[in-house]
Amino acid sequence: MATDALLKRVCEKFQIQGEYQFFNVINSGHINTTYQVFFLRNGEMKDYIIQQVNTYVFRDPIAVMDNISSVTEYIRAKIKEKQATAKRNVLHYSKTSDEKYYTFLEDGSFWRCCRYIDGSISFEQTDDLDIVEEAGIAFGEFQLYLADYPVKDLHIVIPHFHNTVRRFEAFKDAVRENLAGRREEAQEVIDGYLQLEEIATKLYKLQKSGALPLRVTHNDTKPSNVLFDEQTRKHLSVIDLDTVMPGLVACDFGDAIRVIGSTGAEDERDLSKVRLDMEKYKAFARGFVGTVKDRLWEMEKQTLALGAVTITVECGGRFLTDYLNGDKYFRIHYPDQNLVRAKCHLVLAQDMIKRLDEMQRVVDEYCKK
Ligand code: GN1
Ligand code: MG
Repeated sequence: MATDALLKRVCEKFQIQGEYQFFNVINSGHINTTYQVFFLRNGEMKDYIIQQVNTYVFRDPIAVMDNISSVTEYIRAKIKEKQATAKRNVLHYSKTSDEKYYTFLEDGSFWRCCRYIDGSISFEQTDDLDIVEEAGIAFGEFQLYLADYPVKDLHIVIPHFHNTVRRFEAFKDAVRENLAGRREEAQEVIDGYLQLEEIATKLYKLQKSGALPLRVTHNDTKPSNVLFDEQTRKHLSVIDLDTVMPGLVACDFGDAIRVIGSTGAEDERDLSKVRLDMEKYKAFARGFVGTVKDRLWEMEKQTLALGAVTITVECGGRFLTDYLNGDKYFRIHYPDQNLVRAKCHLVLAQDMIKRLDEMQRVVDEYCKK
């Protein structure tokens, strides 16, 4: 946990002008540690987002910042072609005095700083279908902005990120090794995931066979990664660009549905509350598919719904793998949170599998419009 003194030092490195006031901890991510810091400048309060990047997860954090700075510059230029300022529509990272978008402290910790977007708000979950549709448009637009970005120039910051075949191998290793001695209590949920291996690896195998193209994808499309205008509730910007890498459109679509399309939280303990919310699914699909459809291959359109199943199983399986390994990867707020997350994702995935045809029909309809 950071102190005022530490954050002040980090802010000095990023040459933030004004008088440091205080900080808030932002608790929503599972990987990095995030703070909102406040400065008084010319009588006005200014805030910034300071993050300590998790270098256990991001082994090459400089590559992460390299991707982020190129991608944000690219999007900024695109937006400026159609409007005067992109200030509230794309993240703006601060530089150090030696022109770097990051700084290391003596203890090896890696830090970055970006401007807080004024008047913005985000949602962990929402029942407002207009906001769900807006989130779909936001991630769809992100795809469009980067449609002609050279995919090959991106660093692969986490190799095999959506390689579901490998994810299943790592899961089976974790079951076999039973490092944290938790296998027995998790046996039922382990068996549940093992039964879904075939359907969850289909998408990856299709991509490998050449049937699906790799595009620039966001790879963490949960609703909390979209900023909305506090007043109008229209989308402003997509955030959390750490995992921007070559990937499948279906993974971005599916990862969003995993969270925004569920009737429960990501770690809902009461499994009777967890299923796919078809209305939210339709709203997100309307926004996303409506925005990107003209650029997609036929096979991409046909596998969007499968993407939701794939990512729900993959992400739930990652939570379970981490639980079996002793919670080394995802931050937890209570002891069995990764197990709770895994159980919840299993129930959600099973419900999606039952309704997969209906889900795909919704996509087909929005593709035609
Ligand atoms: C992690 O920390 P956060 O919330 O940005 C994870 C994603 C998962 C997500 C599950 C680098 O993202 O892949 O989908 O948790 N990020 C990484 O909520 O592994
Ligand atoms: Mg993320």
